[in-house]
Amino acid sequence: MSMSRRQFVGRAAAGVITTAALSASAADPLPPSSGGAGPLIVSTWPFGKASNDAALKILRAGGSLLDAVERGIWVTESDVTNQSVGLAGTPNAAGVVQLDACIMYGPGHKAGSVAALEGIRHPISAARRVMEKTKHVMLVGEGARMFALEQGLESLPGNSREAYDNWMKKHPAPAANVPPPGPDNHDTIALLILGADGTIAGGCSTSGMGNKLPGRVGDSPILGSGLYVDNEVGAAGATGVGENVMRYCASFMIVEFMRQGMHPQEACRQVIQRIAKMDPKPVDQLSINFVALDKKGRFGAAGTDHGFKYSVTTEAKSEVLSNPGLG
Ligand code: SD4
Repeated sequence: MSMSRRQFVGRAAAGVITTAALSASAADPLPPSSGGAGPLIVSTWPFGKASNDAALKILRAGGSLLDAVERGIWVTESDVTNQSVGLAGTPNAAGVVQLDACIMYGPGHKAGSVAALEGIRHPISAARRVMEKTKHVMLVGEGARMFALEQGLESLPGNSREAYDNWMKKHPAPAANVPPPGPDNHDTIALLILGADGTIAGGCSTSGMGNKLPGRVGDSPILGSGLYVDNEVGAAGATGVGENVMRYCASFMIVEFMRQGMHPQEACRQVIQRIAKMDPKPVDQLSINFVALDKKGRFGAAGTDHGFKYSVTTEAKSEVLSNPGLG
């Protein structure tokens, strides 16, 4: 993250970072560690802050890490102004909103995922139920929807096409002329939490790329692509053009780079550089953005979209930080 000396000292004065972190970080532009006291929550985009704040509230009230991930993401899934997450998201080319989500829990390396899910208000809850109530990891399409309904998850009333159309009338999203994915047209939430006891969990939820082909699945519900959690190392999550993330298992790669000792921000940058080397597209057309945190309470992000920002929340502070660029 590029942080001016003044911003940096300002943060130190506000008590966000410890003296040790200050001296370690004054010489380099990486974000300071959260200091290790209390939870650290990192998510994509400025709207992630409201989800982070909700997640912190759950933790403060004694909720579990998974409750915090799930309920935090609920906030974004319920936000009808968000055109890339939840039922108010941008429809696919057939005019239907298909949702993707996944959740991971460090201990036991547990995971659940749903893709191309229709009509369910909180796909993150469906993903959690897949993890907790089935022997599977991923359910898709109608099977995922039937499972979510069986589990009693909130759905569009009636689950009919008419109900869907009525919902869409009340929550209009631009079905036509959707711009190609870019800083103004993608808003996936990936939310990572390092608990006070060092446990790590994360979740990711999206309606995916606007105007996608019906049945298209992006990176967001794919473990290792849109999200990856390793309880020994850290976690990473993605937002952007899924096709440019999932071909490279990008979140997994970020975690593996952190395993080798890389700072989360540096790991995000290195993965972008690695993808840029392999991908024939110019780097500024990749539209890939990542957030990461590690077991030590360090965090960071990097993205090819200049407008990409991310949200970081601790007991001391909740804030939106700028895309630090590619270094
Ligand atoms: C996808 N990665 O479906 C998602 C879209 C996204 O911010 O991240 N939007 O490709």
